Parts: sequence; C-alpha cells; structure tokens
Amino acid sequence: MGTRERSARRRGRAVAAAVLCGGALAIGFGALAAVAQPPSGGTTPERLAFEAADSDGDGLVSEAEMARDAAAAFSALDRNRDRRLTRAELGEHDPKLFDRVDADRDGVLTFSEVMRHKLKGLEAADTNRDGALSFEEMLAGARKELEAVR
Ligand SMILES: [Ca+2]
Ligand SMILES: [Ca+2]
Ligand SMILES: [Ca+2]
Repeated sequence: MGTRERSARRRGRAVAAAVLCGGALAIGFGALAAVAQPPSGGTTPERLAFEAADSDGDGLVSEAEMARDAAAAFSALDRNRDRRLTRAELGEHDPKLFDRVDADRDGVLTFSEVMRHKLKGLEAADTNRDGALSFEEMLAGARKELEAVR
C-alpha cells in the first residue's frame, strides 16, 4: 500500500470513529468537514471538528452544541434519509465501536442510540464536571474509548 492510500485509509477511519465515539462525539461533523476541506497550517482534523461543534466559540462543547453537531453528522451520513445509519453508510469503521453504540443490536444506528452514547461519552470525558467538554477533555475521552475497544 502506498503512502497516499494509507493516509486516505486513516482519514476514513477517523471519520467513522468520530461518529461512533462518545467522547469524540464532537469530532463527528468536524472530521467530515476536514475531509471536504483538508486542514492547512498545522490545524488537525480534531481541532477543526472541535471548532465546528463549538458554535458559540467559547472553547467548550456543551450538551446542546454536541447534540446539534451529532444531528448534522448523522444526517450527512444518512444517505438514503431513513433516519438510520447502516454499517455501509458509515464507511470504514471499527465494528466494535459500532456494536457499543447499537444498543438494541439490530445492526443499524438510530439518532437516539447515537445521542445516548454521546451523552454517556460526555459524562465520562467531563473530568472537571462543568457539563461541557474542553478540547483536551474531548481528546482524552476519545483516546480512552478507542483504547477500551482494542
Ligand atoms: Ca461552546
Ligand atoms: Ca440499533
Ligand atoms: Ca468539562
């Protein structure tokens, strides 16, 4: 595999992980934006994702901002508009993460399954208990979650 294929592969995995991760919930839409518009000048996809989710720009992603971001990511991925995300619609992703979000194990993700998972992720990653995620809290939470399924 060449370098270009490898980095495209990594990016695809990052998008799906973003949508599936509780802590990285905020990454969902941002990672999609990063794919459409590759980061320049040292801005990481994670940072872009965070800034896209932090709509009031206060450096924290609140529960409401997370819900808005998740809804945008969800509808962007839901190509056939049936309000369910299939494994195929998610593209390349970690099946173990998918299983964690798919609470009723029917093989598709509803928005409420995604939101339940995201809110759990927010609670777990919110180490200073202010009800919102800083960039550092979000990154640490995402990392922990990815390690947990490994
Ligand atoms: Ca905010
Ligand atoms: Ca389901
Ligand atoms: Ca916090």
